[in-house]
Amino acid sequence: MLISGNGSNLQAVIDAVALDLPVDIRAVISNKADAYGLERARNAGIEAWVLDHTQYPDRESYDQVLAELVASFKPGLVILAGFMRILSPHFVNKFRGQLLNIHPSLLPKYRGLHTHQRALDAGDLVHGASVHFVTEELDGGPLVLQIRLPIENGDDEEKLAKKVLSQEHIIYPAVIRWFADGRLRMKGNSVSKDGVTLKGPLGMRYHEAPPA
Ligand code: NHR
Ligand code: GAR
Repeated sequence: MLISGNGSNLQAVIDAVALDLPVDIRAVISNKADAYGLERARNAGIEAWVLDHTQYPDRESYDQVLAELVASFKPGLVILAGFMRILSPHFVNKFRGQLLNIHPSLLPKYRGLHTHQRALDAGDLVHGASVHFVTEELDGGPLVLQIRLPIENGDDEEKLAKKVLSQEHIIYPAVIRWFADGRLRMKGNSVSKDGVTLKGPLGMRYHEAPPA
């Protein structure tokens, strides 16, 4: 798993694995040395690595080394969980179809950063989070699952981020389970689940249990 910060999504996956999620988290890699998620990994007995992007002259050379480090663990799936560095086409192509991200908006709305403030500024009534396969198009890869939640009176960026994050912790382990069970595939620019090509992202409502 690749992280840059707090690692609460990492924790949600660690907790799901402790219950019954059939994956083995081989390593956690952060581009930031002070990411709290590294401590979460160590506490769970998972190898924690730092690969500091500021030590490399450009994105391509960083991604080259990152790709080799990731490949050394022979992952079946590479999970971005609050990883804040855009990945070059070299990296994305190497792990094509095995690379998931969770993004805090209802994609294709609000690609990139500061999604909560942008949803508030637009006066949106509904917001959410999306899990998608990663392609070279930033936050533009095929969508798997989205969760929608209402923006309520008095929500500010911080409150909204908290609400969205709590829902991310439900949808990400659900998608990872589908992938681990061999039920999910990226097919060109779409996704198939149980052999059926999705016409669009699957949806979940606020507070519902994950679909079976
Ligand atoms: N890489 C590719 N090729 N495609 C995607 O869809 C990616 C990706 C890398 C990360 C996560 C994404 C998000 O969920 C993600 C998706 C970082 C930035 C960004 O602008 C944007 C989107 C995402 C992650 N990063 C700045 C950069 O120059 C640095 C910002 C910082 O360090 O704070 O890389 O939102
Ligand atoms: C999550 O909300 C995730 O969707 C978002 O950052 C947070 C990370 O939280 N990701 C991005 O914005 C990627 N650019 P976490 O570190 O506690 O999992």
